[in-house]
Amino acid sequence: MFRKKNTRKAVFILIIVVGLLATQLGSALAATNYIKNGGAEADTGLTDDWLTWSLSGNVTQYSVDSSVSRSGSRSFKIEHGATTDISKIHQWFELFLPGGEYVYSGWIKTENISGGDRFAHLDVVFYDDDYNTLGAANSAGVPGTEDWTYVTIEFTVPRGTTKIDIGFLIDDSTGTAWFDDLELVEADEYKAPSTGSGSGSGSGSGASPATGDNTFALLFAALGLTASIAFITTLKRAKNK
Ligand SMILES: [Ca+2]
Repeated sequence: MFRKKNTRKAVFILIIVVGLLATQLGSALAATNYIKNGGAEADTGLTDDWLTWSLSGNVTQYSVDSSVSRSGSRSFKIEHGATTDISKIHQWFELFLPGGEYVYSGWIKTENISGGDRFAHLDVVFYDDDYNTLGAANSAGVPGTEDWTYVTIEFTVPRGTTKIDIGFLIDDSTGTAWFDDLELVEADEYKAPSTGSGSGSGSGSGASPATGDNTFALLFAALGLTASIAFITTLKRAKNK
């Protein structure tokens, strides 16, 4: 009698633990993309979600291009005419804790990017409350004329950071570049795209690099829910006995 009760108790606890773990795992697998409108698909592209900035306001044109895209139907386009300037599209973030680890990624397509040695790339700049620069990081630069190329920046938020500027740019080079599917996720949620071929598996909003991740997340969440329901049912049955 007592042994039976104890066994039942152990099974209940086991089911709870498995249920909780499965639910946690399910939510962990669905990475949150902190970038707003990373796929350029929303109409607020260069008015609300992203800002434009040029070092000296030189011959630069920024646009949302509805004839070129890696996924969905649009991408961001920068046409840059001076090798001594920077033309950048960017977003500000204020929610990240120092010490946090993140991965910023995106796709870049280029046409005649030349001059300088920085080309088209992604960047991250860290500031304190008074806008003093605390550090910066760049992705690899894409030169010349290249089809969609995947680039990343892995970074740890430096101590004292209260603002982070996240952007993509043409830096000291002339030419044209398109940017699409920008993502900013926590490092432990990051997954590289399964293929580099630009098959368009990412959603238009840039929510997830691969649809397979969501399937797994749903599976684990369902497993967690099933385990929880099984536990409650068993508990009710045990009470009624
Ligand atoms: Ca797009």
